[in-house]
This record gives sequence, C-alpha cells and structure tokens, in this order.
Amino acid sequence: MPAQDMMNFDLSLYLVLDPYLCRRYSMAKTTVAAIKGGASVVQLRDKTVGTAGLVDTGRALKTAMAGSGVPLIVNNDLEAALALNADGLHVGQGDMDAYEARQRLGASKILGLSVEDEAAVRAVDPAVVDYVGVGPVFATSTKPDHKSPIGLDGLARLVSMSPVPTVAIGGLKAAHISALKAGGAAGMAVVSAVCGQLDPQEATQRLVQAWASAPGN
Ligand code: TZP
Repeated sequence: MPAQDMMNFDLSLYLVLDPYLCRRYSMAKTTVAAIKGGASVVQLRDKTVGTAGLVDTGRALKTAMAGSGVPLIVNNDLEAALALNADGLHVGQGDMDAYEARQRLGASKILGLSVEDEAAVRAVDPAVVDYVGVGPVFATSTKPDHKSPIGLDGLARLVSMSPVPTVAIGGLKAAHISALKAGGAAGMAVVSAVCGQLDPQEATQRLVQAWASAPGN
C-alpha cells in the first residue's frame, strides 16, 4: 500500500532545498525557518555532493526538523534516503525506476516522481507512487536544464489526468496560487520563493496563508 494511504501527508507548501540559494542561512536554518512559517514537506536536493554529503546534510536536517512532523524527502539518492531513514524519496524520469525505488524503500515511505508530459502521467502507477511533481510550470533559473515549461494550462491538464496527488513546480510565486489551486494541484513546490529570501519564515508564511485562503481543493 502506498505511504500516502497511511500518512496522508500535506503537499501544500513543499520546500525544495538548494545549497547555493540557501547559502545565506544554510539549508538547516532555512528549513527551521520555513517549518516555523508552515512548510509542509522538505526535500533535500543537492546536486553538488554525493551520497556521503547528502547523508551529512540530511542528519543536520533531521535534527533541525525533529518533532515538527514535517516529512523529509531525499531527491534522487536511494542510498542516502535509506541511510538517513528519511520519510521518502523523490525521483525524476531519468532517475531510478519507480518500481525499483518502491521495492527498496518499502511500503511505509513516501515516493514522489517528477512528470513533465502526458505520457509520463499516464505511466504513473498509484500502487507505487504517492505523489507527482508536475512542471516546470514556468521557466526558472534554479534548474537550468529544465524541460520546456508547461504553463498553467498544461499543469491543469496533467493534474486532471494524474491518479495521485500533484505538486506544481517551477517559477512559482504567491501570485500563482489561485491558478494552481483552481487547476487542482494539491500543493506548490518552491525553491527560490523561500531559499535565499531575506526572511524565509515570513516568505513561507505568506505563501502558506495565500494557499489556505485561495478557493479550491
Ligand atoms: N524541478 C523543476 S523546476 C525546479 C525543479 C527542482 C526548480 C524550481 O525552482 P524555483 O526557484 O522554485 O523556480
């Protein structure tokens, strides 16, 4: 059974960490601030280090997040996710196969998958994947190698096809929240709207409040 049935986690404000953009306060301090502001999921994403580096940062994050109830998801490194006993793993289309990831993670962990087009959404097996990250909605310099942006219409189409909850990603700011919610997304994933902001707690809180007060879902 997918983890989502057991944990019913909240995707509404999904913070994706970036070591460069978080350099002002560190990833751990940014995480603490974001959780105070109401972030509902934190993903450790650091393409500059290998498994050992991810495990080191992940340990600091786990300490920082202890008692918060906010799940820690590791991006694209199953070994790091297992070593950390993280709450879940997120994989992209070119990363580890979702079936293999689920088998090795076990049933109790959260498994997320990035999808960028209809074919990828059609291939999602809800018995294996708990949520999908859909995007990029808009172009973003945070991920220079991203695929073509799908826009808000593309997002709504993929969301309507998805058999699992969806979190939108890519260039998202407070101004997009009503459209994201109206499009049926269960949440928004952000990097630069929180990491690198002068006050990450306040930045998160504004997004969380805007999400809560927008119609939809
Ligand atoms: N995957 C698709 S876009 C993206 C990732 C990790 C980066 C989103 O960053 P930002 O700063 O919220 O646009």
